[in-house]
Amino acid sequence: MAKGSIALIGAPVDGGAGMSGCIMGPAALRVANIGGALGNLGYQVEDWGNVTPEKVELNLGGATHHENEVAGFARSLYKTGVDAFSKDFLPIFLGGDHSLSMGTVTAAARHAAAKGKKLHVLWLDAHPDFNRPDTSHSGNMHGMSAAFFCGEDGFDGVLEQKVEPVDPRNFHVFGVRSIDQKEGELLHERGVNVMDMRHIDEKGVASLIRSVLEAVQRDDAMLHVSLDVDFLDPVYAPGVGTTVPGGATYREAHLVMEMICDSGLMTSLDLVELNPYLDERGKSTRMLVNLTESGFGRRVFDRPTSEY
Ligand code: EXY
Ligand code: MN
Ligand code: MN
Ligand code: MN
Repeated sequence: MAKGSIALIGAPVDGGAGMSGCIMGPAALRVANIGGALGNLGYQVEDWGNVTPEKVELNLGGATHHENEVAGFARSLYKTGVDAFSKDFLPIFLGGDHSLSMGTVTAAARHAAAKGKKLHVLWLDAHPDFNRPDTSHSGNMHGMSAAFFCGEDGFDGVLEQKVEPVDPRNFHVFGVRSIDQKEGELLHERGVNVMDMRHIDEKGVASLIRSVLEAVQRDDAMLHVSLDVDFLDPVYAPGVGTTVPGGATYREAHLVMEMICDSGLMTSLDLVELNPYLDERGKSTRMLVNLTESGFGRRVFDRPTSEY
């Protein structure tokens, strides 16, 4: 069976994080030959290069900083993302810090709405990134991206277009172990599907991910997956500025990606927060490329899914 086309879209945004280094993320992923790896799995891969941020003048107030850089990238990612979807590519966005999802998820949501579909978002992350400018202590916009695309207030002017908000009940956060107080209250109020580490320890990866994929299937929805390097335990992926102990193991993370692949439901992917300056001999970069391969069909042994 012929496989689809993938567009690699680089987003070297850096100002949404508390420290710099994510600017080198797209380059590191290309050095690790992410395109070749997907090509070997049978996909047509086009590298669209890095997006150029638009010029923006914006002040979101509070502690928020670097909003011009973040909004500039969000606007051009939104446009490039919509273009990729309309040409039937599955876009993989190479970050860059997690603020880039302000552009990528809104592009997916716009495309879904145009097709009369819903969008679900699976957020693989140590953090839910659900702060608004008025709840954030750090002012770092990589901690706000999900609040933005779920339609929270306080982000006027980030995009020029009106955002098609993701229903917070279709926002699935998996692997979290660090939540700010007000952020946690907001997650409860909005009904976000939060699967924290205790939840994963008690129920296991497979049953929780299966329930997310079943919800996407029931809605006949599009699925955007956003993979933050800090989802993983720092032992496996030290190349990120926001490590939190107690993360997903190598095996758990691969299982998540294999199950996503088997479902055939993923329509776009972010690879974010890779900070090559903090990495150890390319370990985290390779981990991200290997996880992407699992998400697109690499298998240890070819066996029908029903046999697992
Ligand atoms: N909740 C904290 C903040 O808002 O600053 C930490 C956010 C870290 C975000 C990283 C990308 O996932
Ligand atoms: Mn400001
Ligand atoms: Mn994140
Ligand atoms: Mn994170």
